[in-house]
Amino acid sequence: DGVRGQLFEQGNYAMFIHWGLYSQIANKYQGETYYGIGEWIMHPRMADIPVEDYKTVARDFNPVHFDADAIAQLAVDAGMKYIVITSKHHDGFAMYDSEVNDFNIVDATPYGRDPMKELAEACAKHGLGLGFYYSHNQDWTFPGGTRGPAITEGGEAADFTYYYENKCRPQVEEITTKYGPIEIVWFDTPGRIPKDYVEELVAIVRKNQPGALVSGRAGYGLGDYKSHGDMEVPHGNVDGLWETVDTTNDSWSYAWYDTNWKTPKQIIERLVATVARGGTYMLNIGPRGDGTVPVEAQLALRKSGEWIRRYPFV
Ligand code: FUL
Repeated sequence: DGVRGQLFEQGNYAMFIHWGLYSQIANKYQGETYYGIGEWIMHPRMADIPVEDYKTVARDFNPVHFDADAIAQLAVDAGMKYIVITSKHHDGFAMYDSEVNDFNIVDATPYGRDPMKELAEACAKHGLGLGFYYSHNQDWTFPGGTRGPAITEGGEAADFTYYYENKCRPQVEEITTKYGPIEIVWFDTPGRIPKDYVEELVAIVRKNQPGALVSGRAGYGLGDYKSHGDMEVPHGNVDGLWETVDTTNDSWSYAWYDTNWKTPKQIIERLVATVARGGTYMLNIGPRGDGTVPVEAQLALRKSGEWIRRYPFV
């Protein structure tokens, strides 16, 4: 915590984690495999899962093997400086203990623990920064969220303001107040969210976490830096503060068939290409629904980390 922007000066290599109910589905739904990014499984282009059916997945979500300390250690071994994890993705499921909405890991699953709290503690212990991904515009299960249901459970019409006031804004208050100092709030896919809402969300982050960066995908250029497209390592120098997000295989969240793992050499090449051009490289892992991290991803991170940690270039 401290001066905003310090994060990208002190660390240009981070761990991204996509983990949620979709990890439990792992791109195989009702016996059928769908190819694409796993966290989009309920979308019509993928398995097209009705909201009520998707919500029932929570009943079987019990990631007893989630080990926050081991994940933080993996990030340290990889040479990374901070971790950004999905507190809520487009599916609307909160991976933390939310008072605002009970479609969350503590209230809706047999697991009943708050992994974000455990990760915050592990990061503090290992000297890592922590940031939260939060899907502010898209919410596919809450009434009024972009691509979400158009009516409330009580049958009344719900617009974006309904979603924003009853879920988005209060949840951004939560993630910026419940977990100690955080380094970043990673908003994504702003779409057509009204500008005054983005201004207000940024103001909430500033108020609660004056040292935190706001991602380039907040919308309307209101973030603190530029985010490139997914998996885009630029071919030339780029001015200003910027970031590339990438993943260890093809999907962001765990997909059972996805074994297209990057080699340690590829990881180093992409990290160096990004950092040498002035950017920050955030490399994703997708833990399984039981909380375990695929061993191939661990090996690639640790092997590349041996070299990365020898030189202070990140
Ligand atoms: C995208 C999202 O739609 C993907 O699911 C993923 O989170 C990626 C990092 O950003 O825009």
